Amino acid sequence: MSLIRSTALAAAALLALCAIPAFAVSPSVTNVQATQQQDASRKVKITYYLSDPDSSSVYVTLTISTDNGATYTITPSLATGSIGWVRTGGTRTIYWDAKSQYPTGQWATCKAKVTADDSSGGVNPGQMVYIPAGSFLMGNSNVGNDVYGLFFEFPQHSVNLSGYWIGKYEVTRGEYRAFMTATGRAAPTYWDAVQNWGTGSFTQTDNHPVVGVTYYDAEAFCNWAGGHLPTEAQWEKAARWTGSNPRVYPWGDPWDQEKCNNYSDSNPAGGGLYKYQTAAVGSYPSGASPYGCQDMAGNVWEWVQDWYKSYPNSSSPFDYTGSYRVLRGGSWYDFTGSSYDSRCAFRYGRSPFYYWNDYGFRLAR
Ligand SMILES: [Ca+2]
Ligand SMILES: [Ca+2]
Repeated sequence: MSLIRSTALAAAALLALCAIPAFAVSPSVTNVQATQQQDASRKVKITYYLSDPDSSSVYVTLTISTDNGATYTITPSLATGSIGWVRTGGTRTIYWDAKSQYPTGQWATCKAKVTADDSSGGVNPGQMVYIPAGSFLMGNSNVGNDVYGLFFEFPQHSVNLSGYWIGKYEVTRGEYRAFMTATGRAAPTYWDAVQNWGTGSFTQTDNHPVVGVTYYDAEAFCNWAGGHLPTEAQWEKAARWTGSNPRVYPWGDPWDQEKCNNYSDSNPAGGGLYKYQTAAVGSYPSGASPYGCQDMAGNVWEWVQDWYKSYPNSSSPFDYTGSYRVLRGGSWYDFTGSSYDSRCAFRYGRSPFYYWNDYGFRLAR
């Protein structure tokens, strides 16, 4: 199914736009306008409004027709601004340096096509899952399946949350690149595509999770993306709540090394056996949580919003407010012997200034 609209423009170009749905709700592109600057630069400025209620970002491409829309044969290589991974929920602008790419081109009569695609090889990095309002049980009870529970996970307690959206996947490099482009934020450590973390090199694609981010990097991205980091409670409910009892791992109670990216799994997407590397998000669909969130165990640790402190009525109270934030979910570095890190109730307190090659995050709003 596709949606094509055309908008006649007074000044310069005629715009057609196309939205390709792939999941529950398709992206919408409206209020498209284009003008060619009447100065020496001759740049073409294209603005559009982009929305998608269940995606925080979609992939935007631009093609140009010089035969009144019969064919779109030109892919602008000198386009900047909101092209590639673009956050949803606002007016966006693309600048195309048409003169430099085609010095003799006549662009006043062209058509341009903006495509907003919410899938990418079957995975939509920006896709979000709605978690309905209601109470859930947070933390561990230290009985039954919670035998690995540690003191900072106690006591188990009921938390009532309003409904919220949370990323189905960890935030990807492609999304983070869009953020860096838009805001000028510096690249995090470990940004180079090819990395070697001790067991051989691998290549990070745009669908791999961004790593090397501090809490402040993660927070800034979320603000830019119109959301926020999940609270600990929001993260934990999305990771393990079934509606009646919390799971130990997103997929169920027993550890299964093949259901997440860790050091012991054999999935080629995560490097195969005994490889220290991230996997493209969504590479372990059988490890999804009851709400359908993926990679909540393993792949990268995920910054959440809270300061690290004991739960109400703890018998071992502590409070690192001002010093430590919390990460959740374990990472590619864990293995079967340290799988307690990847339990949904596990809490990892770290300085918000700290970063490492297995620290990432997901968006909520
Ligand atoms: Ca692995
Ligand atoms: Ca994770």
